[in-house]
Parts: sequence; structure tokens; C-alpha cells
Amino acid sequence: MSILVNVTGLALMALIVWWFWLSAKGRPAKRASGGAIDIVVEDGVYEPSVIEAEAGETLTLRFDRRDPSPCAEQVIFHKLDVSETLPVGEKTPVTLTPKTPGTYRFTCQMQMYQGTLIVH
Ligand SMILES: [Cu+2]
Repeated sequence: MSILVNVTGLALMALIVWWFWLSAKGRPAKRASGGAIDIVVEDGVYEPSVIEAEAGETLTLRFDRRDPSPCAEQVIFHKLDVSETLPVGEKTPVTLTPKTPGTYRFTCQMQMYQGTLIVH
């Protein structure tokens, strides 16, 4: 019986991993063009979750947090040393000037929400 429970648990975990990581990959990238980009934070995904930008250009991302769960509370830009607390029901601007081309992940503090900033 406990083996069955474990197998079910593992299958469920694999499904969750697949849902959060792979389902985001097919989405089209949103290109920053001087202005601000609104990113909705809801149902475990950033929408849009892929942002493209140019190196050296200042970019404003406005995080519209609609998910009240504590999971969505923070957004962290790894490798850029930027993090912000997002109040529920508000659009919180995060201003970045990435200097080096590359791919930068942004996530919530538990890394359930996943986003990618591609700098050209
Ligand atoms: Cu989280």
C-alpha cells in the first residue's frame, strides 16, 4: 500500500514539474520596446513569461499580482541581484538595465513561478 502511495506521489510531482516548466516553453516572447511591459502573476505562471530586451536599455516590468498565495509574494531576478515584493492587486514596477547579453531567469522565492528575460 505505501509503495502505491509513493508511486502516486512521484507521478504527481512529475506532473507538477512538467506543468510549471514545460508548459511555459511554447509561449511567444514579449519584446520590450522602450515602454513598460505588464506581467500578470496568476495561477502559477507569469504572463507573458518570456521577455526580450536589448542590453544597456532600461526596461520596466510591471508585475500585476493577482494571486494572493504567499508563493507569489516576491519576484527575484537571478544573476541580476534584483528582487521585489509584490502587493496583491497592485502593479509593481521593476526597473532593470541589463548590461550583458544573456538569459536571465526570474522566479518567485520558491521557484514555482518561472520567467525568462532574454537580453540581446
Ligand atoms: Cu512561489
